[in-house]
Amino acid sequence: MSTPTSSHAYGIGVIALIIGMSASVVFYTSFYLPESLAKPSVDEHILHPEEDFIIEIVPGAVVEGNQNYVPNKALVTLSLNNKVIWQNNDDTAHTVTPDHRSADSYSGDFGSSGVLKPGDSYEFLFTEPQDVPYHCTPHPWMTGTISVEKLRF
Ligand SMILES: [Cu+2]
Repeated sequence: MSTPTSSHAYGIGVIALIIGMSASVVFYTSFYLPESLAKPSVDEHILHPEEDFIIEIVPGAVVEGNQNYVPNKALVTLSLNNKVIWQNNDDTAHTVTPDHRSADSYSGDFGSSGVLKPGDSYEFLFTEPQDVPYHCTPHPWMTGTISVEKLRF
């Protein structure tokens, strides 16, 4: 009567295999998969561009007809200067608000949340080519465009 013992061992082996496979599936769907979906892999050079790109909200920007966002039509290049910083050097609070909802798949929604007080700045890391027209919510005559392009060799 040795067969029951070996079939018993076989049964335990099958159960262990099933548990192991279920554990792998659970790990894959609840840890690996969400992680890989949430964080698109972005080139290191794009995550750490060589330079910041500064857009100044110049003194007097609040007055209609004056210059406001300088440079007004900005072109930045991925890996070179795709981290953009809006610096409010005016003595009035302003916003950086996209004309239409705009999101970068790595950095999320674009736009300052709330106002930039005098001296405040807003920075955003663009990781994809895109054109984003934007404006100031309290002063809709203040408009600008940021264009992001791929590095060309
Ligand atoms: Cu404004």
